[in-house]
Amino acid sequence: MTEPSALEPGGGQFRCGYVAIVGKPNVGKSTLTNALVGLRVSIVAPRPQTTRHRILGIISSPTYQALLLDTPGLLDPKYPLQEHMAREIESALADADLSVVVFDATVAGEPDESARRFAGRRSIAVLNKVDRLEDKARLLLQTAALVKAGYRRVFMVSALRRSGLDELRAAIGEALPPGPPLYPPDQVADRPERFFAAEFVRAAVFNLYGAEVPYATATVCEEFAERPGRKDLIKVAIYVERDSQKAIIIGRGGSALKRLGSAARRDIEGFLGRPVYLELVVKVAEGWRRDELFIKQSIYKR
Ligand SMILES: Nc1nc2c(ncn2[C@@H]2O[C@H](COP(=O)(O)OP(=O)(O)OP(=O)(O)O)[C@@H](O)[C@H]2O)c(=O)[nH]1
Ligand SMILES: [Mg+2]
Repeated sequence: MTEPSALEPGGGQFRCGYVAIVGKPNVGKSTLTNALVGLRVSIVAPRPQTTRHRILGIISSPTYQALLLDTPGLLDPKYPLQEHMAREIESALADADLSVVVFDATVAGEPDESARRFAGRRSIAVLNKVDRLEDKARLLLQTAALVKAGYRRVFMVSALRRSGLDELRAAIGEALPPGPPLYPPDQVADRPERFFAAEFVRAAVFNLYGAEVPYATATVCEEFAERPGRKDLIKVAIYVERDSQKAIIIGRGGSALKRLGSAARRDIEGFLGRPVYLELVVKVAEGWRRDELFIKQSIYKR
């Protein structure tokens, strides 16, 4: 008899594996990861280069477990922070049993040359944001171009409207190698709660401030204390690169920081499912995006 743990009730083999979600900045990789998992494990913003870390989101079904690695958008690294982001992509690809390569269906010229790089037996192409496309004939041309580039399977989805996802999920499940699940079925991510606390503050910065500020911002959870009989205390430091940015984050009389804190706290509480006390402190770490040591010790330490 075969080990029953590797079997689904129907007798087929259970499948489990890593799936790298890759693609250019802003195509909707994180939105797709969240939609597939069914929970907000990766932050989303209308601007490119939002994701900085590879994030693991977990889909568990009776027949398979897919470990989705959301990655930063592909870019040519120009400074140390971007080099770290590029390394997160490489490590996700190296770990992956399968790649889901995401394209923005609304961008003219997609898919382009870079589409070829990921094509092959172990990749699935996804044309995302089809809800925004008036010209459906264009989708057929894009699909044909992806097939020509070497993708055997192409899916048209709207991660935002959650359409086309059941078919994509099933295709991911079928493409995984046989193996027992690696995480308990109710676990949706592999990061600690303090990581999400810092990420939700960073997401709120993306949503509330313009121009350069979000890109010059790093968030670090300095304290996460469970207090019996009281709300959890979460302390997040917001690092910016200059005094002028600190002044913008804080705003006149602290009004902007207050708004930021309320928005982030709402998101953290929604994610954790319990009320928390969120304390924010704004610090200046001059030119941190080029500071290898700061990046290693504060942002990419796990
Ligand atoms: N209309 C529409 N918008 C979408 C869809 N998927 C994502 N978006 C939007 O596209 C923007 C970028 O989404 P993200 O999920 O952050 O994109 P990303 O590829 O993870 O971006 P980076 O992490 O910066 O590389 C956000 O404003 C999303 O709301 C979709 O299916 N339809
Ligand atoms: Mg992202």
